[in-house]
Amino acid sequence: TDSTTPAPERTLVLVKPDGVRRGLSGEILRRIEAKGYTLTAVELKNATPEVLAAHYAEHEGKPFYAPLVEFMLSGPVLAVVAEGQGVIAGFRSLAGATDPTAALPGTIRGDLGRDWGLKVQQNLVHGSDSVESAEREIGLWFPAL
Ligand code: RTP
Ligand code: MG
Repeated sequence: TDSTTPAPERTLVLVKPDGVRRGLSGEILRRIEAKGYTLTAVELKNATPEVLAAHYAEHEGKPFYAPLVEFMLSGPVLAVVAEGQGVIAGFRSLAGATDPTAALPGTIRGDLGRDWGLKVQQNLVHGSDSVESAEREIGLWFPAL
């Protein structure tokens, strides 16, 4: 690659345990692909306390941290690396607002909702929020990438 062709942008997406449990993995992957992003890696995994501690380090000490980690350990997650121009912001736009009750129709969280009665944490997906976070998180979930 020369200076006019920047490295392709990558993001780490997780379909959280609620999304896997509700059978929404395929629908979420479909939306990523339909937008034109490339799926570089897709793997059903069981999170570990170690990976989650690193993944959510920025939230340690917040009131929702312990329940969030417990929720993320409640079942398998689908870990995804997606690639494409602007994919980091683009996937967060596809995902919608953090709270599914506030997320707009047309977004993953807005259209597919959550496990009603449960918490904001049951919001179906995670998406990296910056290039630095994306590379750090891809290294955690896919050490070989
Ligand atoms: P994510 O990291 O999962 O893509 O979501 P996000 O950037 O929109 O949200 P963030 O602020 O990074 O929070 C990470 C996850 O923590 C849970 N959360 N619960 N008030 C609450 O109960 C609360 N706030 C955040 C959500 O699962 C959120 O996705
Ligand atoms: Mg976040």
